[in-house]
Amino acid sequence: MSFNITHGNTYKDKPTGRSLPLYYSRHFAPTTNFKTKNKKRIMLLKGFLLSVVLYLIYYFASHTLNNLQFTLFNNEVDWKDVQLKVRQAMLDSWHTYEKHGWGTDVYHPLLETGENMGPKPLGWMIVDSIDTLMIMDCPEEVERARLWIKDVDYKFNYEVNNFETTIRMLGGLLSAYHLSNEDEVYLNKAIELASSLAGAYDSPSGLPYASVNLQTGKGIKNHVDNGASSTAEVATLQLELKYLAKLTGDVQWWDKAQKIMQVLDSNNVVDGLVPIYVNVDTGKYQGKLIRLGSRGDSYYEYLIKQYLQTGESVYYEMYRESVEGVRKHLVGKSKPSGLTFIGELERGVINGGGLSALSNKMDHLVCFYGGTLAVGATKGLVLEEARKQPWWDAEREAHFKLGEELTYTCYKMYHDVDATGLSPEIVVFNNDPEKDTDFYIKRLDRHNLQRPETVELLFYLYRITGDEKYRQWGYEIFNNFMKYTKVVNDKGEVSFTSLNDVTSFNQDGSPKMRDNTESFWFAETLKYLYLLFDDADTIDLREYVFNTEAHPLPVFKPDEGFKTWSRAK
Ligand code: DMJ
Repeated sequence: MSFNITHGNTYKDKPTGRSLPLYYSRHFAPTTNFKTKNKKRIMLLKGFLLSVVLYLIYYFASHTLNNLQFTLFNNEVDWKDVQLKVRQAMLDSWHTYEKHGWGTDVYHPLLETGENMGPKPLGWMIVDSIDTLMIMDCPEEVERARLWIKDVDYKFNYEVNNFETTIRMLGGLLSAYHLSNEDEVYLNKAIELASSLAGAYDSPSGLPYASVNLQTGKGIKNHVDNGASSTAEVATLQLELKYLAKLTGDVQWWDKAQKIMQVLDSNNVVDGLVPIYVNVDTGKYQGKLIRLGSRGDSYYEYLIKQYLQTGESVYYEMYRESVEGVRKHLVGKSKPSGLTFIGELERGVINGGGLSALSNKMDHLVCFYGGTLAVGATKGLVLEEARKQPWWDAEREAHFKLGEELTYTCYKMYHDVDATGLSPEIVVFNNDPEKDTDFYIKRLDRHNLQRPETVELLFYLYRITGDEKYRQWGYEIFNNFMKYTKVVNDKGEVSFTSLNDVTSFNQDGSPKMRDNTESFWFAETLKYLYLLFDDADTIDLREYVFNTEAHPLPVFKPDEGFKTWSRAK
């Protein structure tokens, strides 16, 4: 209506001061003739009208398009097909490894050669990967791997890291035993390996030494860090040892696992947060640095997973305390978008903590924590079910919410990296209001080691909520791995490798590759991606716990004679 008033006959006939209050006085010189003036006014009004119409079109279109895009995306993506693509990536890269590196512990896809870490192979690749091949239903590949495992020797003169060997080899063998319907080959090998590692636990405190000689059984202190073991390493052996105890009835494995937790807990830490080093002679924590990244991470993961594995409530208590500690002291928000991150306390919890002491650095490793929070809150049930349970409460809801927020942050650590859309090893979140990006990446932290934590997290969140966005995010990440980490030789053989830098390319536009395929690419990253796109709920979270290397182990009730300890305080 108001448009007609100013645009109608009033202009044409006889402009008056009253009818032109908005345009006349300052914008038009008094000497301008009325015809020109009217033309200009009409043009201005037309322009105004056009912008309003364009704005309205834009407004409605963008809203409708968002929904439409979502619907189209959903209808277009056949998740079964995506799952098969993940399986194909596994098979392609596995076949190349079989051809050029079979049996070796380390594989270099650019040189197309493998090597062992010690004088003889440990099965670092084969044992870590066999349960992925089982889950993806690849019987021929499994059979070749099984024949290799049958002959591997775990008693030779070589020093291995007790934690890495336990989570990858022992975990892999135990999982293969379970998934193969109890093929004794795997359990026998697991027992042989565990016996070679047992000497690691013969320390004054009962905490394991960092390394052990497979032949002599002698435990060896860490060569650096004043001989301290790392906290995550001593507290991430329990799922494997306890399941071995269950299978063999041999209580020594149970006792070794429990003793460690009891010694650690006797430190009475503030708010459940633990320094990342521990002294194996005294059983006391060493140093002050607290973080959920390297050397701290899976301590927190195995608290809840031990509870989920056997139902021992002491671990839920420790877990709850630690989550409250994380919420109180470690959670930060980035600027400008307010992404939730988990920072580090370089000087520990001082004067009651407080965000002032928080460092904004976050390892990609920390992304495991979102999945841990989600499965910890719901006990592996889908969210809707969990919310109906009598044990559901505001605290669990808050844990779950923090897990959800962290999931978005971890997705953004991929999505916001312009060049490759792949996450670097470490980011630093921004709290400067003047800057317009939520995190930055230091020069030495730009590499990508094919790590699993974010796709692991997406798998948990999708399983628990059924929200399709987690699959879409996972699909985006999978596509970027396919695009930027794929190595194809002149025979068309495919491998995937780590990157030196996710933020830029070589001059010829190729990705900056590092010549190494991590065993957890097969064991974890591809496995979690495959399960993210799975509709059959393979590996039901109510019946299994994944060890920290993604080897699923069944939950069980502890036998008589397997004792739970009580907390001192
Ligand atoms: C794996 O060996 C395990 O997931 C471990 O707990 C952490 N680091 C790697 C993967 O990033």
